[in-house]
Amino acid sequence: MAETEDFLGQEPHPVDDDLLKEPMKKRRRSDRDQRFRAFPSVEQSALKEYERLESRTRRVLSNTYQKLIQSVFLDDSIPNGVKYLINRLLALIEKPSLDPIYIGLFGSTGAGKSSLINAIIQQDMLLPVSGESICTSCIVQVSSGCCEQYEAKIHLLSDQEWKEELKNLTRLLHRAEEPSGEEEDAWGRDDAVEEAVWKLQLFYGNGAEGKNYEELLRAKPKGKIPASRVITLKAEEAGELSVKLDPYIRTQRRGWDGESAETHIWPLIKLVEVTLPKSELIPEGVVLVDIPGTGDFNSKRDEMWKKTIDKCSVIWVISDIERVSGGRAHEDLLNESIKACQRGFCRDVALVVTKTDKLHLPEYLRERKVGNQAIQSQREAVLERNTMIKLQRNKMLKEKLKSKLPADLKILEASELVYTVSAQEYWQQGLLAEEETEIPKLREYIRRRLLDKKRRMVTTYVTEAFGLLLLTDSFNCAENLQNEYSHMSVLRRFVEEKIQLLERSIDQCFAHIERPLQEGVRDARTAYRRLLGACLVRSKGNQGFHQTLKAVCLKNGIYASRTLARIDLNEAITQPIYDRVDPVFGGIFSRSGKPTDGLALMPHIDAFKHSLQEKMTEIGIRNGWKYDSYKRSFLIQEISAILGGLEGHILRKRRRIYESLTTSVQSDLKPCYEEAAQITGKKACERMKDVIRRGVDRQVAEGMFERAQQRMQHQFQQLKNGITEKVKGSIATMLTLASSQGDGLYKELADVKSEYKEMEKLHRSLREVAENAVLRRGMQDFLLRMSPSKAPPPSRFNS
Ligand SMILES: Nc1nc2c(ncn2[C@@H]2O[C@H](COP(=O)(O)OP(=O)(O)OP(=O)(O)O)[C@@H](O)[C@H]2O)c(=O)[nH]1
Ligand SMILES: [Mg+2]
Repeated sequence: MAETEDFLGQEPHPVDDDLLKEPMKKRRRSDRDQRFRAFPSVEQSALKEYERLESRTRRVLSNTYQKLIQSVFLDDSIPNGVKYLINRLLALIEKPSLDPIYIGLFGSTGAGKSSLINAIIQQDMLLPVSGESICTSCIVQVSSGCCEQYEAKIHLLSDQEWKEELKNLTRLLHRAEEPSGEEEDAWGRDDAVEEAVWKLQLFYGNGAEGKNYEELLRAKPKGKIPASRVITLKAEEAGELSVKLDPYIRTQRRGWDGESAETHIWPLIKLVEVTLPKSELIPEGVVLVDIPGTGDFNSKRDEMWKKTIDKCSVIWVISDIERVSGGRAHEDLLNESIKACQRGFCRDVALVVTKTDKLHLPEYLRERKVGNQAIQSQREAVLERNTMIKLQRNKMLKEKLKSKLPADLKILEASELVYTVSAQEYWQQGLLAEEETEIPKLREYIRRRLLDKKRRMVTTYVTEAFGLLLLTDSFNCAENLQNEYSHMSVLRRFVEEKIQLLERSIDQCFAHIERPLQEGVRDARTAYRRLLGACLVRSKGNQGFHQTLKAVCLKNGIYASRTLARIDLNEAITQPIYDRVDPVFGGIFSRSGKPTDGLALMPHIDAFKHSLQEKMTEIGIRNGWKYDSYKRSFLIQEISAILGGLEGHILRKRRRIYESLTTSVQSDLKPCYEEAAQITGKKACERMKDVIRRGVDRQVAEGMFERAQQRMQHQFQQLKNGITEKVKGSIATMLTLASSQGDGLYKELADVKSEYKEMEKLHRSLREVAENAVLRRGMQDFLLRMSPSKAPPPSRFNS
């Protein structure tokens, strides 16, 4: 413990009250809350310790790197081993500290996403909210930085991206020479058209809707567009930024003839990034993402919408308490989030029920079937309803997740899948106490997630750095020059065998997908007509559907708008295949699957890694590798580092594999969509539907679903090849590096003894930091139990 004292022991524990002095704390807080606030935040102290550990490690790496390059700088040729070392050091030094954790707030319009973000960051009105109409118009990312100012960056579509949009908008508006279809005459323009007209008018002014693509290309936009395609806003105060930001984010009313510069460029806005000054409420490294709506007509923005969902490691499905039961939109959003777990980085889905303060007491009491205690107040009713909703929704969500992602124990084991929050009460506290609004709970959740990620990241980082220092130092040991040829050839043979074994187990693992695929294809063949029909029928009949359908065809089967429900024909008809494939797919890529069931991929790779490491140790012992224990431990470390990179590779490929079914169907149906998009004139809507139906029939008869199946299998094959190639490549490097005989691989290098010693110390203190965290959590729990906050709420809440 003594040697870590100098950098861990600087701050007395457990009370470190600077850390949690949340700067903009609130008025109207009782003494009890104040005292509670003063307790150290376990997460924050641990975070700081990990940060310190990391920055010290970086410094050691930098020093080592400098010494190394100085010692080889003037050499004609640098030995391979040293080159490897230099590159690895540099890569580690430049490795970004922490990829941000994206937390996506995903929900239908009016659910309270923006209000919730405002409450979490303790800025009452930073993001615009509205009770009347669709409010947030684009993806907004909120994070905190290290500077003192409030800043916002508004990212615009590039020239190319806008041209693509323009082409599609004009094609959608383009009228045929012949008289237009009767649906249109009778019912006027549909939503898709209205949106297109309005975008063009905002950007080019009235009359733009009548011009064709070429004319509009030559037309002068009304607004001024910065060449960088980014608009930066800065402010000293949150309120000031909020005012500047509002017109960019808030959905502009149609038919409103605004003359401000912001409105004119509004159709170009792609994404808004807001950076707050340093905040303890959302620490650096966390990004809250407000994801409104269900996609976008512009392909680039729509792609971004999907990608944004996929890069979130946490998704909160936000739902208004009054709509949380039933509601198609809610189910759709939930399904989309679960899909994100299959394709993207998401490891955590939670349901956040908002506006829990909204309760009409007489109505509630009349409907109430459970609970035997008398309800005396609005507050009691709200709390009781919260408990009920949690129980009920938790069960439902768990079941849903279990059927779709059966192997992802991590998600399933999460103790809390449902939160019941009230952003309004957070500010007013007329009904609920702050803790009961559950906003602090969400903050704690965020901090814990960040700490968890930081811990994992720093542990790997320090371990890797230590391994490298071991090797660098061992380059200077004379004993290394002994001939190790025989160990190496043994090892080489062993590795070859193990790689073959790995290939076989990957084959077996991927074979699990075949049956569900076949069954899914069979199901799809029987169900596709019904599923397609459901997409092509609107409750209002064809009225106003004609152009939306045209938009669907222009976009190869997908229509998304910022304001209307998403339509995806390709996804709809492949759904039966996904229904079969999902559980197995989730199992293959599960990160927490049971190693015995053979379904999950990662345990096979882990087993491979362990067998290599064991062999290394064994060879070392047998050959009295005592002088070279350094190198041996480095090689063991490095095997982990190399194979650790594989996980990222697999994760990236997973998305391609998952989407291969819909992309395959989409490309097969492309000609049919194109044909349908050309149709205008009388009964255009019916004729379009006909073309689509016949086109799909023809493709299905010609084996469209079977092709999709093959493409997915092919993608799996490619993943397997990628894995084995990567493994082979890295093992080869390792072996070259490990065998010191031959071409003067090693050379006298700079003395890095002191760096090595320091690194050894840092490596040892990893455990210390983890222990401290556990200890502090225990202390905090104890203090919490002793705190009067568990006592009955103060009387003002009982009225
Ligand atoms: N009673 C009550 N109203 C709330 C609460 N949270 C939000 N609201 C109201 O709900 C309305 C919609 O809130 P927003 O935050 O704009 O909803 P949103 O999900 O961001 O909506 P879009 O931006 O359109 O996607 C506003 O009038 C808010 O004041 C709450 O906790 N309680
Ligand atoms: Mg909003």
